[in-house]
Amino acid sequence: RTCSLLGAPVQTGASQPGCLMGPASLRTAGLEPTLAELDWQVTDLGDLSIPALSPRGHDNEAIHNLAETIAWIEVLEAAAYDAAKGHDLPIFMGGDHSMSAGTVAGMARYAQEQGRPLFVLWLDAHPDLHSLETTTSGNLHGTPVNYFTGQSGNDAYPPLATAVPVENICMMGIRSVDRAEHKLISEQGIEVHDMRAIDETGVLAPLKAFLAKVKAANGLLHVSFDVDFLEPGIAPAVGTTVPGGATFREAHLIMETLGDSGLVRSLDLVELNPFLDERGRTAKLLCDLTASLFGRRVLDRMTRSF
Ligand code: DIR
Ligand code: MN
Ligand code: MN
Ligand code: MN
Repeated sequence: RTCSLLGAPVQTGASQPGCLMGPASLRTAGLEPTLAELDWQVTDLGDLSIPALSPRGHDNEAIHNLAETIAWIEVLEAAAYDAAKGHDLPIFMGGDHSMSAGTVAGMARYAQEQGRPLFVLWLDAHPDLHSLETTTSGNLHGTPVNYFTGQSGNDAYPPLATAVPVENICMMGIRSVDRAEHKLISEQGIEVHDMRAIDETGVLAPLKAFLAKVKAANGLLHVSFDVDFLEPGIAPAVGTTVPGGATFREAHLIMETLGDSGLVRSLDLVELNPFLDERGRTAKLLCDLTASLFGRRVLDRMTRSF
């Protein structure tokens, strides 16, 4: 099985600088040897870049760095599509979450060409459902899900080849939702398991139900992992920490269950801000969680639920 690492040093979508160093931090933490040890053939494709750009205005004057975000979406859409063609499980190393507008769009185009639907598991404190018209912070890492589901209000973003239907999305870990996002979730019935739901049911029941849906549809699964999905105490290196996140055990259980399913086709690791880290502990935790998805187990199990 083959895996590729693709760095996207994007920080123009976040509220503070630092995500630029995310890919370097994941490499320093040993992502490549960790996966090679699990019998994956790993290719590091290096980092993507965009040219210097002149600023681009928008009616919504709150927006920051629109020109850069558009350029990153274009570059990442094409790169994700190519990575999916070349490798069994590409990892897109961020970079802030605005990059997932590009990676998911590219994966959706790839999936459509294969005649299969794309599903997205969104692990995040935030639903990132703002359009360019509704964002009030103007930080465009709050907009990727709105974009790749083909909602209105994103005319300034690149045209989308293949939208992901909202029915194909499952969000877990959500605990910070803005008004416009809340409206969209309730109007469109988007599957959101907020932290209260996870407290009530645990992570496994909703995850297994979603994986069964992906399998029944012969779908490809993209996992988008925002560092702020995790409890800040175990993962401090993110600019938008929110108390009450997923625990160490919940996160590993999710990643091991995803690995067991064999359904994951691509992975984003986003919002890692090494400037805020404590001696690389968040980067190392992300490597270990990725290892769980890629098959690292304490013991081999005789029975599998999938
Ligand atoms: C907030 C925070 N909803 C915003 N968003 C994110 O600025 O739109 N933080 N994605 O990680
Ligand atoms: Mn996010
Ligand atoms: Mn977030
Ligand atoms: Mn701002």
